[in-house]
Amino acid sequence: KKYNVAVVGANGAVGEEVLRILEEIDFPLAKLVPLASSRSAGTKIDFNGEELTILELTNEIFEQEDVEIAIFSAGGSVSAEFAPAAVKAGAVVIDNTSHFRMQENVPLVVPEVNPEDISKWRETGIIANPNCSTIQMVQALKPLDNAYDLVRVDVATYQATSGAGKSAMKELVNQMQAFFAFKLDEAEIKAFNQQIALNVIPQIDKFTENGFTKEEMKMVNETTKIMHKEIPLSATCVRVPVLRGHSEALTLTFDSEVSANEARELLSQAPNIVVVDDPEQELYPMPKDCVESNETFVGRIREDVYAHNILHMFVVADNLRVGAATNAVRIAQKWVEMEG
Ligand code: 11C
Repeated sequence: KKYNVAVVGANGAVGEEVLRILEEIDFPLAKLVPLASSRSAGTKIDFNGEELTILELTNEIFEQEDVEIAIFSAGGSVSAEFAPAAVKAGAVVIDNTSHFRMQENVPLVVPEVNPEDISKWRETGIIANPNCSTIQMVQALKPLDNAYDLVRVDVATYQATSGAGKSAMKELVNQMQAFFAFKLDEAEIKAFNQQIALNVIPQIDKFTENGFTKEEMKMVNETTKIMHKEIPLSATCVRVPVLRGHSEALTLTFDSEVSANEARELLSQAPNIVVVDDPEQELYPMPKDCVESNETFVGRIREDVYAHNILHMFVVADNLRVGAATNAVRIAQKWVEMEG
């Protein structure tokens, strides 16, 4: 069987990657339906060498186009407004936004970690895609938790501007151009609340009452839901002047003694993980090397200097792919395999 797939936010940073991945893989696609707001409707896009026109997102469009799988990545409020119409039209919704993630009856899925949760989709018709910084982290956590029983995670992130969309990427480029024209102080600051060029910003999203930001609390709450286990976790999420690719420094505490060599071996056999870890050759993962890759790269794996049950490592992935589009398409593939 082949499926009619709608991509909501087809010309956004994540939507465009969803289209590229659907072109690259062997997906049972009958028809692609690119959707966006009235502002972008009518825009021509290229898909598999064919010219397609972006259609306007309305409540009726899902039924009109006989959509069976709808991938939403146009922001939380768009999902809140239009996902119910897609479900009503009989589609399974795979939602990239934070809107439904923590709703109890909505499965939150990373196919390499908790694919079994997909079967819960019937309760609401919706499967949520986690936050980008959570996805790449849990892919690395899972094989180590299986082996050593993870009891605590401390993470600091270095997140690319594309996490905040195309306009945020442009803001970094504009500020860099302004810097070289000796006009950085005149450059627009809009996508972020501080200058991002030549800076790092230890704030992603708004602050919550406990002093952590929403982005940091997403890492706490989503990890518990995906891993089916309350793992004490502290996160410090930082925006860095990188266009694409989130990096994370992880400190992992286990219930038992750990060995860096064994962890390296376990990770290199884990699904979707590539170990790049050779200090002698000065090899480690970096965002510039992960762009347009569907894999998560892990390196700098080392034992703690003081405690035998603590490991440190560095995890890098393309946030638009692994952290969003690839995960969404893989959920769709798994859904087809399990439920379609
Ligand atoms: C960022 N992680 O890097 C955010 C973007 O909950 O889907 C994704 C927000 C989300 O800015």
